[in-house]
Amino acid sequence: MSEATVLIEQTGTVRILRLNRPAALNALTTAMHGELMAALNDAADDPHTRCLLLTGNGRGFCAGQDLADPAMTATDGQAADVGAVVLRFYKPLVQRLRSLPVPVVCAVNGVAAGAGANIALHCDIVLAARSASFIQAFAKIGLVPDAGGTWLLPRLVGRAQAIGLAMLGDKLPGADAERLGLIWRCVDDAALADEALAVAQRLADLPTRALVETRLAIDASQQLSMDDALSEEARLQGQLGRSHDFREGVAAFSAKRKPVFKDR
Ligand code: T3D
Repeated sequence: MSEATVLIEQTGTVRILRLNRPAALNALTTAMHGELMAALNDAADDPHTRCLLLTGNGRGFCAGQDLADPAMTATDGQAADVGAVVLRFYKPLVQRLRSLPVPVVCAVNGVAAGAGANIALHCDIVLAARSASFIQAFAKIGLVPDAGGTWLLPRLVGRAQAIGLAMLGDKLPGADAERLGLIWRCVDDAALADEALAVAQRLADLPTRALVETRLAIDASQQLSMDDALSEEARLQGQLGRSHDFREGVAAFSAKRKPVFKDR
């Protein structure tokens, strides 16, 4: 039997997904797309999981689409249908990641290239090892940034940096990614696993619904006027204010004790 391309671990209420094709820097094959989507759906459906941590096995995080995968290979003199690959795999993958009912931490342990970079950048909190790097590798093979890169990059770093990163495709070290505001933190290689797990555990102990609504509201705000964003915040507070976790948070504050959140 072939080895799993996504390793799944559970540490308390944190679900860890580890991309596992280290010899190819965890480049995504058709089989791996299937396993990753199944693992994300399973984490979403598991009521015990309160945070997802995504990382890679070996010296890479993910080198994007596996360029040797049959889905990418031209047949009978016909060009491969790259658009179909994007629609079949990357669009649903990014939609699934951004709609997960739990917060998502990414620990970028090595190079993140092409779609691998953008998958990492869609996560809620991204930590990178100092030796890790981000490469918008698309232009080098005659493509535009996909996996949401054209949408995500200007929102994270502004148009000037987005275009520079996408057109030149330079290797951006983890520390520069933090400086540009592309990611949350760059940490020493030896500290990455522990720091990412600590962040994931903190998030897992917080009110999950409030965190997920925060992600969705911040994303949606980019299409809203300030008036509409203020109204949307009122609507969300109306909902969350009726939750167990709100009552628990206030009660714990008053009693000077640690809250125990349980909504999902
Ligand atoms: O259908 C579609 O394409 C649509 C979707 C597109 C999304 C995309 O992600 S497009 C972009 C695809 N990714 C790339 O273009 C990146 C290609 N890889 C690289 O440029 C380099 O490997 C890296 C800069 C990421 C790392 O360089 P380096 O020198 O550290 O490692 P390496 O020696 O190049 O790679 C190590 C092994 O991984 C090597 O295999 P080998 O020779 O030891 O047997 C290499 O072939 C393999 N590998 C790396 N990236 C890929 C890959 N194999 C298949 N696909 C890859 N993307």
